[in-house]
Amino acid sequence: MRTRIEGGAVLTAADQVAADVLVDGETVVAVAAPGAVPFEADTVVDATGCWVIPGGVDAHTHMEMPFGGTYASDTFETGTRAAAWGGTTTIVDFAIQSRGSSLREGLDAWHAKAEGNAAIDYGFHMILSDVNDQSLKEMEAVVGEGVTSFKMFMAYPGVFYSDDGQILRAMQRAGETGGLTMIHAENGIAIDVLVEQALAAGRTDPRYHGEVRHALLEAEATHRAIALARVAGAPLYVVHLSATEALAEIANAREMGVNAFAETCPQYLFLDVDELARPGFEGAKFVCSTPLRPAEHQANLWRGLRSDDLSVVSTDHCPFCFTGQKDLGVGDFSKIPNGMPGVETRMNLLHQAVLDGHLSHRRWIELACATPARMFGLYPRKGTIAPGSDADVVVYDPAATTTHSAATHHMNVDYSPYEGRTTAGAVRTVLSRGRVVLDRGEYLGEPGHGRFLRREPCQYLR
Ligand code: DUC
Ligand code: ZN
Ligand code: ZN
Repeated sequence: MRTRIEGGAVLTAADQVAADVLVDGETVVAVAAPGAVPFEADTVVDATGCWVIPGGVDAHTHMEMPFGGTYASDTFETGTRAAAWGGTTTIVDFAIQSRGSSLREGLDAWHAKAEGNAAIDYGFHMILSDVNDQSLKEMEAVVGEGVTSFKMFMAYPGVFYSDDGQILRAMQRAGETGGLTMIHAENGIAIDVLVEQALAAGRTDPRYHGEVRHALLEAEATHRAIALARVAGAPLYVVHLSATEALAEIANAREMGVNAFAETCPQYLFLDVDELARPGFEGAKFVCSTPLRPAEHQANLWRGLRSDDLSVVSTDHCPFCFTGQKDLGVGDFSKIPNGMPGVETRMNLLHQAVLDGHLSHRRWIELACATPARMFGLYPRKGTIAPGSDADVVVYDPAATTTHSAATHHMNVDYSPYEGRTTAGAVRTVLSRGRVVLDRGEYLGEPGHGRFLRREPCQYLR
């Protein structure tokens, strides 16, 4: 099967050039001056007036994540289909080691969830919830299987939490095995004290979620994570950074030459803490951790994205339905399952950010495609359009618009955090490994097309 994508402007993190993209089978074979290379194609995709961009790489999703007595509402089948609708063709999801279980069991469980169900390609990170001699030993084999990053939580005592000693030991081991340590940086022990005090004082509404998860407790944990990584002599990637004070810690570490990286997510760029105070229980739709921050943090996050102190935008896609899931926390905000949907909306929101003057076109692709691919060992197979790359390509129409709504989105969740918002630009055609999976509003993909990606170690460290 040969495909020619013609008439568009190919936009990568490096270039912006009028060109045809020639695809043979699952692979890009040439990016050529328009019409310059005779290429008999079975399918011609017209990209006139459009950007031709690499498929999005979302390096932070939680399909079917167990949390607070329920599960994130997107499965690999529904979540990866929604990703394709939104122009994302690769996800890296978090396989979970539960307490008392091995890494092997956690990884096998995630393979079982994903295999045969994913519409686009996927990789895994491994969440360590039980750092002990056995799991530390297992890390090497896990890296050998292409799961080259490990997440630990400084938050959620009693659930996913690791203490500083466990984190240090795992960081040392990650350093030895070539793994990248990812940290959820919030001081969960201090947060739990504030939660208890808030509830005792009758402050039970969703908005108190934002108050108890103080920005300084994100900054303190970020500082501590950096110090532990320096002591371990290992690199660090801080997930879902949302606070100015935490960003300053990352900027300072990078200035000193520490291998510290960080991502933020669209919800911290486009939404603020006021959403948590919506009347009734509506604020629960916006409960995620780290929490949404006051609007004044946003300008600093945009600046961090331009200066590279923030190098990736991923989603932390972890949806819970408003009815039947978020309402577990009526009368006690601490029981609201933490997380928001986002895998379908990221590429469009970031395109809007280009038009709003926050980012350049190339930086859009760098943050959403190229850098996450490099950070997690997938480049240049993913994250760019070049001879030899997987033909994961999106034809993106900048003149169209997208209106975000639960009535029209494809994520398996009953609300949109951006309900009614219109952003400039729309995904028109999506190819995943050479196959057209979406074209002008028609879904052509299928569960099982997506394959597991064995990742290399982080490509910023060698
Ligand atoms: N934060 C969330 O909002 N959801 C899942 C886990 C996390 O760390
Ligand atoms: Zn987290
Ligand atoms: Zn997460």
